[in-house]
Amino acid sequence: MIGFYKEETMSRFSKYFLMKEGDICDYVRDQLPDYFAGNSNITVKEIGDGNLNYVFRAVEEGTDKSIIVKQAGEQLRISAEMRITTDRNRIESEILLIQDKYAPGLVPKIFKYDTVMCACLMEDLSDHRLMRYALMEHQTFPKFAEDVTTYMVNTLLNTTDVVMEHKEKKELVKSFINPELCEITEDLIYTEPYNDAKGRNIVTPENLEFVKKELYGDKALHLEIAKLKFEFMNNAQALLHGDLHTGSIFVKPDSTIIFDPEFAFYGPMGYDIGNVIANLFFAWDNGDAAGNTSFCEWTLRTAEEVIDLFKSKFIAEYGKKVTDIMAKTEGFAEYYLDTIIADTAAGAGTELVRRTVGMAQVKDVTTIADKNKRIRAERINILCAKDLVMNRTQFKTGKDFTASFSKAIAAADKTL
Ligand code: SR1
Ligand code: MG
Repeated sequence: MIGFYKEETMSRFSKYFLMKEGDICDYVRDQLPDYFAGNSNITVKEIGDGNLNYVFRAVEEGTDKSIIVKQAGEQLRISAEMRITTDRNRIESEILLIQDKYAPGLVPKIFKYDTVMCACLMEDLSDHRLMRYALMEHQTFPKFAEDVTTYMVNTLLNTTDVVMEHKEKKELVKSFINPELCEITEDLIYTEPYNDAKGRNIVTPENLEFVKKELYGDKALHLEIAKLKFEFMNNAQALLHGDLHTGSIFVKPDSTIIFDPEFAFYGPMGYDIGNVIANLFFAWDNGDAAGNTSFCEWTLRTAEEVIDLFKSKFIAEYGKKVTDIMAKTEGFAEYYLDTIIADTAAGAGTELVRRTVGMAQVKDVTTIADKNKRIRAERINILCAKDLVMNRTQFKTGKDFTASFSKAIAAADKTL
């Protein structure tokens, strides 16, 4: 059942307010009258874990039938001073519908989205786990590289000018203009980690001198980050997820579901791919601090597979899907893919830095209890990030990425 209309009836949900658990049962009945039986008891729990939104799980007693309601608040959970448009809920729902077409089975089903309450009602994936938490328990997911590369190749390549009719693509660029969420990325990823311009960085005190030297004081790095910032803002290459970290992915051994694309917009595809790589490196940080060698090997092997599978699937799909005459020119696909992998190195580097010193960090690293191990992990992330950014055009294969990470481990150890 899918409905995409503005609710016309006068109900208590005809005007926006921030819902609480007690509102959700009525809300689901109001929006999807036939979803639950009329007389059933529904239990509701707020299960949101991100920085921005409220997520409720409603379960029908007896049948265990369930649904998720995700509502955008006017204030962000991470900081009440930060306010961003609740239209992000529309963006998220609309992109999930598009992605369901290109990558069926790899995104959640949307039953309805409601532009009044800025909420969407979607498939409950409680039989899956949030990938970040599963990785923090050092679980491995053999299908992950295969699934995430299928998702990325299909959602990204199909929304480019290479494949899509150019006027249709420009219509999508228009409807996914996402200025307020992009501004968060422009600030938190492409500005503040290099200067603490708004005083919001969170730096482990023992690493402050290291951060001042390696990030705040490195002018050559600033120049490259400035180039990347304007590339991010101006290269409308493909319709990105925009926030593809392991907290945006649900997993179980035989399934991968990518959700939460509210930062979606038209940008360089390497931004998405690089986010996946960096978050596998954060999982390595956590596994290494716990001394779990086999898990660490899996994270690096998976990072290599993500790059190499992306490349091979991309070239294969490109050959089948390309429509633009000039994009069929011999050598162009390889040139284009080369630029994507350079952007991927940059995307991995900027994610590694911002999650290590910026205001929105990752639990894989922040929960490392042993101070010395955390300091070391942060230095590895920063040194690897700098190599990825500064030498981004040299990165060609999965092994190049993990070799950079290994080099950073050795370099960080020399600083301790
Ligand atoms: C203010 S929002 C902070 C971060 O949370 C989101 O998940 C994005 O990663 C954003 O950068
Ligand atoms: Mg999110």
